[in-house]
Amino acid sequence: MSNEKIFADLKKSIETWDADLAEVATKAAIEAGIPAGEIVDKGLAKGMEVIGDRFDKAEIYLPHVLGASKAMEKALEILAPTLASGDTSYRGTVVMGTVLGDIHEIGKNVCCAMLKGAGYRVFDLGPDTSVESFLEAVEKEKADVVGGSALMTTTLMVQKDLVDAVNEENVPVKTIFGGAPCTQEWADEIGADGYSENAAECVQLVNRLLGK
Ligand code: B12
Repeated sequence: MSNEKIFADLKKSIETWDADLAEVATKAAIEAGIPAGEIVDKGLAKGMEVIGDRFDKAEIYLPHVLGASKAMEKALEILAPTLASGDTSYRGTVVMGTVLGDIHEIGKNVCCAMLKGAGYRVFDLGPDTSVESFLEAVEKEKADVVGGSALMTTTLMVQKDLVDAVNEENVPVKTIFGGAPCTQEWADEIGADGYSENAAECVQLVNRLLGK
């Protein structure tokens, strides 16, 4: 099977909330030697973009988005060992979570898996994480970097709350942010240390911030 066909199937599996196709296409992609980051960015995430657009236009509804998420989760479950099987020499500790009030976690999970693959110790606090929980985990795990994902315009502000709390308490940790509505401009505006558009760049960003 050609890589084009595999990418098309990966995209289609999410677009049509077809978990079985997601499983078959992800296995085919791994077998074809396609890097895990590309399987996500050039295949699965493209399907999720279509879902987002169609949901926006009210062509589909929440149960469909949920179905697409389930197909995505199936694919990520199969991909997890591949995503996490990179350079495993220890590079640093990262605390990650999705900010308070926000339950979206697919993108954050991909970032966590790729950071693990790059040799980072990653503590994933899950979705709907309060600023206090982020700070507690940073202190407990002596984290070098803390990352907050936000997928809604309404929860972006919590990223600022996290930067403010880190500054107020003088916590020696780098702050990084991402998620669809987050931008480099926003990260600069709130005084964050970094932003990345996708998971592969998230690894490069953390490497850069820690001088690795
Ligand atoms: C899937 C999805 C869901 C799923 C989530 C399942 C799950 N387990 O995560 C479900 C169905 C549960 C859901 C629920 C809701 N959703 Co929704 N959802 C989406 C959708 C379609 C895709 C998100 C996704 O998974 N993308 C795929 C991943 C791979 O991409 P990503 O998240 O962007 O992550 C990448 C980068 O951003 C970056 N990144 C991500 N996080 C981080 C963190 C750091 C530190 C860094 C450096 C990088 C980084 O790297 C990732 C990997 O490459 C988006 C549409 C969109 N445009 O995003 C809407 C969307 C985010 N949802 C939306 C809404 C409104 C909701 C609901 C409120 C709906 C409702 N009426 O109940 C609820 C949310 C309730 C809540 N309190 O959170 C809106 C938000 C609008 C807004 N206000 O801004 C969107 C934009 C849809 C829309 N067009 O209206 N949703």
